Amino acid sequence: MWVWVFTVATILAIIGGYIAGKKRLMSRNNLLKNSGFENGKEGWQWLEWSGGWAPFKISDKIFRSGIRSAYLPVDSTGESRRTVVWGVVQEVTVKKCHIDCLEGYYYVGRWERGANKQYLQVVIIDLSRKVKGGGNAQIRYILSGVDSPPYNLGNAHYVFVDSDRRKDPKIKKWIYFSMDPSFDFATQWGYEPKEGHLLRVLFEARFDDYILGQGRALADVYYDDLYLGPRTPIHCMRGGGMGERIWY
Ligand SMILES: [Ca+2]
Repeated sequence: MWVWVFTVATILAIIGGYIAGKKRLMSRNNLLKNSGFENGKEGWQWLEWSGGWAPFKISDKIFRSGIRSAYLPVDSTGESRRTVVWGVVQEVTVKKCHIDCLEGYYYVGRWERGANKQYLQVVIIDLSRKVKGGGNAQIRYILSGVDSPPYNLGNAHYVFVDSDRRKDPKIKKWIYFSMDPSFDFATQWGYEPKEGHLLRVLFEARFDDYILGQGRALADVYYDDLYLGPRTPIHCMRGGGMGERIWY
């Protein structure tokens, strides 16, 4: 009898330790703070100083984890600007490890196309690295909405992360995405952002080159459970993403 109690207690302790360890691993490795938006806007910003940006919201109606997510209410109504970006942004300092995993989930609740260039994009800008010709080195990951590079920029390379995500997004479904920034920076820019580099990471929904009078651009876009850091047994080890790598 006591042997069984002891055995069960030991097993429970091992499982408990494993789960606690996993949680520690998750929080310690993620360079992004408040990555599930459970603390509201804490740690996140939008580019208020930019003439092309609009503020984000926190949703407590649609979420993948906990009770909250980031909500990007794309709407051209009343806009005189031709390009408007809704997004959540963080600046992070690279630690002594690879950043070979950028992953998360997006959800599109509504999608009315009002512009040819209306899309979801994740961007990493290395603020510690200038490129020839000016500007900071960037990788722009197209998640959905366009099937060719929206711009031709000297300091940005585009990556289409999966062939399914090059047209209109799937509606009312959480979609997983994952990328390998270490690999993409090495391949595209010839170096990997190392310890101490300051990165700006942007999760966006936007329209560019909107033509007034052409119809409304409307979209409800959500992001949740975002991660940037090293690949671990619980990050970037599942299927999805990493499929088609088309670089521009
Ligand atoms: Ca959440």
